[in-house]
Amino acid sequence: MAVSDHVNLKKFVAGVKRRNPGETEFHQAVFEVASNVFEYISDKEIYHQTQILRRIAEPDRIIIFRVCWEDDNGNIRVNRGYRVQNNNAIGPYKGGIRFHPSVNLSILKFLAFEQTFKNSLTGLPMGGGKGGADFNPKGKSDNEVMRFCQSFMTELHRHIGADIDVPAGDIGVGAREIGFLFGQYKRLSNRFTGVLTGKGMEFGGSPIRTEATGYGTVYMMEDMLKHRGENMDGRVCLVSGAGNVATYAVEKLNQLGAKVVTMSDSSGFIYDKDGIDAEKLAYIIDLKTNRREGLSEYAAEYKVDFFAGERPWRIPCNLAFPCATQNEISANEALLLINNGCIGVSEGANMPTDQDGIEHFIAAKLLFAPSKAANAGGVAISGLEMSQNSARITWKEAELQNLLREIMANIHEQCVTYGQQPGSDYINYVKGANIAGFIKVADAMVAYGVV
Ligand code: NDP
Ligand code: 2IT
Repeated sequence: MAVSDHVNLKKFVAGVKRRNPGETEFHQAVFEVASNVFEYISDKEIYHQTQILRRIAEPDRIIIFRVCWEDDNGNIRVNRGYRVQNNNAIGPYKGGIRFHPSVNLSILKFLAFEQTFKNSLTGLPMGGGKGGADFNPKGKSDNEVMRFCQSFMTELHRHIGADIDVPAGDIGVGAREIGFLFGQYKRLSNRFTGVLTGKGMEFGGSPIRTEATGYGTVYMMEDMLKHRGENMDGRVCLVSGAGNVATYAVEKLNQLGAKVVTMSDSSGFIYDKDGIDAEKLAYIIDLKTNRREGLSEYAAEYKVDFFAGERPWRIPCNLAFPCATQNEISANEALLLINNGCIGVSEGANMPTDQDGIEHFIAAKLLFAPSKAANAGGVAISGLEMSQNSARITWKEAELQNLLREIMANIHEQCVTYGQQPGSDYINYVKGANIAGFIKVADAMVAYGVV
């Protein structure tokens, strides 16, 4: 990067920090994109003139609201709900809803910012948004979750719509919550439209939406290996998380002949040296979606080690798939992975590796697929759920399986095109994804003039 680009980047980042004090996750996400984009746009005056990056890093609007609900003991509870509508240059705002006690403005702004580039990479017409609440679904009854979802949607419904903003699931929001949210939207608006994705198959859902994120994350690794003339067969893999993304990443890894030895949740991780096969995975899905309990139960059932309060990255492996949450791989853990022989990381979660960790992976020339490329399969099938809803038809599962595979291969290609390092055969997928994702959004914004 030229010295003048460095200076501009520093000034830009300082401005973002000044305008968004204390929002560390948002700063982190903006820095990661800006550090690649500044170099790319250095000789492209139009993007400077029109202040495109500055505009993308300022959400179109943010809605913050009180969510009041009654628990099973008759107590009145109050939470805070949000929707960050980051950018709709290339389509309606699109992105998940997260229910987790850690949810705050910084986390949702980083997620909405990332989503803008991710959605662009899918090639489908979707802008970027994200929402959620600091509500903790753990330990709540189904009725409490229903009442919370109904109250949350009672405000949110004014701000969303099939052509305006289409939310979906994320941490703490799965099939059960989407059902409650959609039911309340329908009741309030008297409209049956594709206003949410991840819906049940009985009410407008799409085949393979549940599997798409996890499968896509593994396809991205498969394509990176293929590009180097290698494959997945027999690879020892670490997976973190035990939710939607993690479980379907494990399913696809098993189908492709890899061996998954860890999964994790907020209580710790399990290390199963024999591999988490299809039968054991079915146990985990039941444990997490029906019984809603911790992974120590798995350790007791299958007599394997459970490490309370720890993350899996110190276990030797060939490949790693962080699929739980942001900043779950620190710089030291990145070094541990590299030194223990890991050759590839594909991020199922959003921003799971911190900035120094990313730099270690790139310096060590790992196959490293950043989240906005690696986990785009989920929102891609959400985009196709929107298409099916508009046309009032449901496509066949086989068609969607093929489309998901093609979309992930296309994202891989875009990363290669923009991430090829000059004078080397190394592909910097972070740079590739940031630049490819940026171009389409930026060019649409330029076309609209100053808005
Ligand atoms: P789920 O709620 O289904 O699962 C999340 C998993 O991660 C759970 O096992 C949870 O543990 C664990 N986890 C959550 N927070 C923490 C934490 N702070 N520390 C340790 N473990 C934690 O969510 P998803 O699988 O949907 O989402 C996982 C990641 O993937 C998120 O980063 C999300 O943004 C991203 N993502 C999701 C997509 C989707 O389609 N769902 C699409 C693209 C990205 P526990 O079981 O104990 O709660
Ligand atoms: O981070 C993500 O891409 C998601 N949580 C899925 C978004 C969506 O609209 O399907």
